[in-house]
Amino acid sequence: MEKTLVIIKPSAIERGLIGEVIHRFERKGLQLCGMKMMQLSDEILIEHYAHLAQRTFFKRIKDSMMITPVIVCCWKGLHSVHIVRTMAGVTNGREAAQGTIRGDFSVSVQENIVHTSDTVENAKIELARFFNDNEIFEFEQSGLGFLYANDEI
Ligand code: IDP
Ligand code: MG
Repeated sequence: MEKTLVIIKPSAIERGLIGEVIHRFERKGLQLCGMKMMQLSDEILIEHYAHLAQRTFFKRIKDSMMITPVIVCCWKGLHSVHIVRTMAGVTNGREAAQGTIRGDFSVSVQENIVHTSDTVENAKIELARFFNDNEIFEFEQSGLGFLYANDEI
């Protein structure tokens, strides 16, 4: 099964949306297999947002990610990368569909509540960036038979 990274950003922490975000993924049927609060550093953000390094707002987004600690989560499930990304909605909260996390809770491009991995390959790289091996828990939910049919897993 796939694993993917979610970062609950300072925009969610400050607005009391931690439980709301976790609740949505949990109710969907994804399995939480790692979670911790951490203060991000300039170094880790330079790596994490390397694809935006040339953009004029690069420093601003790094700064906004360090205003409070964040919560990093690892969610597991069949096609969890795609599911989580779809549930987050598009980057711009003003354009994100209603019913998505960004569509429901954000009116901003930058202050958009969550980070979600965009591909399976990047999810692996990002999980290794934010978690040590012993912080990801490999256990099987007993209710798996109520989440998936036998031939799906
Ligand atoms: P994503 O989070 O939807 O994958 P990316 O393009 O990877 O979007 O950008 C990472 C983060 O950088 C976004 O979530 C957002 O917080 C911020 N960001 C992206 N584009 C802009 C912009 O044009 N202005 C301000 N912030 C931006
Ligand atoms: Mg991205």
